[in-house]
Amino acid sequence: MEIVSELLSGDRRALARLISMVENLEPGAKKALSELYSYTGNAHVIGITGPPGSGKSTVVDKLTLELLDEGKSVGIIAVDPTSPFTGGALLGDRVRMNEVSLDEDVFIRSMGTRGHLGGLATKTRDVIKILDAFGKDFILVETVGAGQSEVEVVKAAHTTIIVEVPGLGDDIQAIKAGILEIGDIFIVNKADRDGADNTARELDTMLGMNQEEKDWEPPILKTVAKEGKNIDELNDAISSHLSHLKETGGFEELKKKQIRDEFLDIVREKIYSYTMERTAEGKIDEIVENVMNSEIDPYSAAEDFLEPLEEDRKD
Ligand SMILES: Nc1nc2c(ncn2[C@@H]2O[C@H](COP(=O)(O)OP(=O)(O)OP(=O)(O)O)[C@@H](O)[C@H]2O)c(=O)[nH]1
Ligand SMILES: [Mg+2]
Repeated sequence: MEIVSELLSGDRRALARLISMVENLEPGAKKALSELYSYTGNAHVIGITGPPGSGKSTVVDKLTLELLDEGKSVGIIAVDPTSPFTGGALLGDRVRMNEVSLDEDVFIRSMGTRGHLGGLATKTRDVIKILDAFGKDFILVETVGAGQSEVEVVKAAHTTIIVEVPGLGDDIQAIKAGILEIGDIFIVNKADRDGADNTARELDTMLGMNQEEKDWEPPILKTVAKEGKNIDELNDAISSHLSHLKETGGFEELKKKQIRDEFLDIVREKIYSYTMERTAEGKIDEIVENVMNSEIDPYSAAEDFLEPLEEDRKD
């Protein structure tokens, strides 16, 4: 496809255009993704998540400056599951990244849910691939919160950074909600505020309680992102995590797991849309009615419903 060769030759307009095609599920998007897939796998993907206002975008901005200093090129994806529209409420993230947004070697894209949560992770994964094939060395994915969708989004990352702020308070529950498991690096940002040491200690205790023997001990760093303090330490921790993954075979394991997850998600979505297309509107209402009238049970109804697929498979 022409747009794919333009992308591979470094054309930023083709980059923006292809991302929109994927976001809007435009015809040709899947074909383009298939064509560029073999050009992916070079970028280091970093997920950054944490409570609203904890300083994620500021960390992304300062970390990007560090990476640019090393001559690296950076792609940034700001995912905000709460924003039903692309771009609107997400401006907040962009504003925080104003120092880097004009740099030639930086490309920033904001993504919202457009009213539905499902598929955000898949789209984010697709946009990561486009930025990877475009030649970005690092792809930073910022997502707010600690819910399931955020966990889904950062599952596409090689290194996941959890940003916390002093005074964990009711965040403890949020942390227990599985975020401890996915963190490779923990940051206590806003360390210029009181209580940062205490928060770092609490995190350390919880990690100590939570972690079964793991060969990577997630570091807990204190940063003042607003002033760019300790972002160099964060940058070092990120590269040590990547070398650790590569040296221990963890990188291959992670890639295999991510390919498996993605493959199963694609199959799931395909079967879902396939059956929906085939069984046209009204079919499900009819089934619900039949089950309501005890004419059939939902399991047998599902068997019957999927029969066309079985038929196709036999042909
Ligand atoms: N005191 C202090 N303020 C900070 C620090 N880092 C960021 N901030 C401020 O915290 C506020 C929120 O920062 P953001 O980077 O937008 O936070 P965020 O986590 O991206 O916010 P959302 O994307 O809305 O969830 C801004 O006013 C920042 O200037 C810090 O280290 N210390
Ligand atoms: Mg932000």
